[in-house]
Amino acid sequence: MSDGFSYELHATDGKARTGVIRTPRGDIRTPAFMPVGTAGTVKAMMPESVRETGADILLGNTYHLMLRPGAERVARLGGLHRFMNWDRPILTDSGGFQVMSLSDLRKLTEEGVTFRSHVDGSKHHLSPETSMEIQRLLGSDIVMCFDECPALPATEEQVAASMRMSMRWAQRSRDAFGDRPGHALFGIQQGGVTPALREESARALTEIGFDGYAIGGLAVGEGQEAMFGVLDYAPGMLPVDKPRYLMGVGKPADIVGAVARGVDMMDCVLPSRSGRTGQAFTRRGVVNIKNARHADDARPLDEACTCPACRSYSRAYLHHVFRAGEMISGMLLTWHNLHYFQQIMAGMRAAIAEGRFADWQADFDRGQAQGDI
Ligand code: PRF
Ligand code: ZN
Repeated sequence: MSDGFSYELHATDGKARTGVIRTPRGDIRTPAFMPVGTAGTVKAMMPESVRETGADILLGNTYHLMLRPGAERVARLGGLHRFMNWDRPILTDSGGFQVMSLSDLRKLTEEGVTFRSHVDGSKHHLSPETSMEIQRLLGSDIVMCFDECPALPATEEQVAASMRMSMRWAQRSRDAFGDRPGHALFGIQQGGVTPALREESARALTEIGFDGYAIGGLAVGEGQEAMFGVLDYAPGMLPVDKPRYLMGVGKPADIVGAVARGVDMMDCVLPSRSGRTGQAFTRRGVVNIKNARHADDARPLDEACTCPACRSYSRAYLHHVFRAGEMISGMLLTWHNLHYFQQIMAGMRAAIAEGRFADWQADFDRGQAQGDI
């Protein structure tokens, strides 16, 4: 559909898949984890360091960038890649999800959504058409349809009505996106936790035709069991020959469980945000570096990790700089967390390719259950 953009499925193991998405800005090895660079930066990281952790693609946000510094300005300055000094692929979310979670005074209609900026209170509008235009101005490689993710709790009727509007918006997004060689447009499945609504949404999107398909409306407070319940069937409703992207997920165990169920791409603020609040993800679960037990501990966070935080610093130092509010604390823990998430992805890709994913997953589960040393 979009020349210069393609997906190759290399191997499957159970429902887990490994492959590559080819784009003019470089390959994306799948399963892929996308660090979040909301406002034109993965907070506390230089772009070359993000690349060193193993990331092939970053996520950017329509909502934040349209408000500050403005999409027109980014376009005048050469586009988002040049502006933030990241020349590899960028996927942009379409804005609706962030409007509902961050902005003030929203008015949602069939046409789109009007809202006030959480930055300065100014009034703005987003619709399928304006979202496609903003993502074009940013220079996004993978553009997301404009959708609505219904707020919970919601009745099945509300979820159905919202999903059907998102499907009409998907058609408008497709029409407004047009034909842009080398750039991809992904549809977003909605439908809550109801199989029939997920199926209706998958059919509507497949009929329109997209370069990839996202699973939206999950990780919004339903819990891991309910999310896995949907992931037991939702990926199988989407075309096998296109990438499947689970939006806004998640913790390491969520990511592994999603890949086991057929998901190819994910994004989450967790590794970067937790890095700034003193939480480290490791092979043996979560470590809170602020805990007093680390104050005299000369060992690294994880002796098997090759990231800069683990290679060159003790737990005692990481504890100290966190307690002292030093900037290097967020830098080192973010680096470690992003490195660990990318190690999980690389481990899963290799295991799927070699047909030993179940063993890899059992090993992962054992490590997480063990707890910090
Ligand atoms: N839609 C969009 N972005 C999203 C979501 C969604 O449903 C989610 C849900 N986890 C995260 N980000 N457009
Ligand atoms: Zn590390």
